[in-house]
Amino acid sequence: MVLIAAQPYDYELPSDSQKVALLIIDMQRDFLEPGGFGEALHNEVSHLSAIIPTIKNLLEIFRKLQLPVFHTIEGHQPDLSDCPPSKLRRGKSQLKIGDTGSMGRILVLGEPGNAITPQLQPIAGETVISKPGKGAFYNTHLQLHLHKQEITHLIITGVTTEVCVQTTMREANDRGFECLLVEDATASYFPQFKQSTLEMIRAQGGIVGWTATAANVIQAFC
Ligand code: TIU
Repeated sequence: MVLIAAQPYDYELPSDSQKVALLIIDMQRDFLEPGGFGEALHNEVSHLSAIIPTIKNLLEIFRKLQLPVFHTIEGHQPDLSDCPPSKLRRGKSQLKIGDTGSMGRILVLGEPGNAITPQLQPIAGETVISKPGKGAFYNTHLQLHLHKQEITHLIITGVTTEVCVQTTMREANDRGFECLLVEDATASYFPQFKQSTLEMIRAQGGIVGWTATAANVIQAFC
């Protein structure tokens, strides 16, 4: 039995490691760099990039072991037909979804700013899920892919902890996936929100799932 030292207690990996996927949520320039959606919402974006090397380490291990990897991208069709008016209106920012900023149209699929950050670019064989919402299961084929590959366990990373990461982890938990959030491979514009999210996820005996450090996850796989 392989265990990851985690909170609130050890996380047990399935005996068939192909049932474990690495899920990398929204590591896009739109959230990590000036000129994108994150900055348009008045956030200080610079410190999110600190988690890139940690996610890269996990990604390299999954690649080396040929385990499944999923990337998500938050973005909308160029005609914004998949963006609810409520999301468009939200934020009262000068640059709205679909407006042109320094990295192209804000939060629009295919624009330079909407791309995954260069260090974490997907490679052949990895699944990329474009999503219109905060949760990666809403209006996507993620569940279909996971079921088809018989994946039961998700090692979750990405940004932002309390928005797309937490929403996705809750959606996954309700669908029966055993979820572990990697503490130092997720980040928020608000450090206190990240901390609260980690605590609420693992409270009540792991009501949403587990959290663990990347070092502990890596140790279990190596
Ligand atoms: N604004 C914010 O914190 N996050 C998002 O809008 N999307 C994601 O978390 N990916």
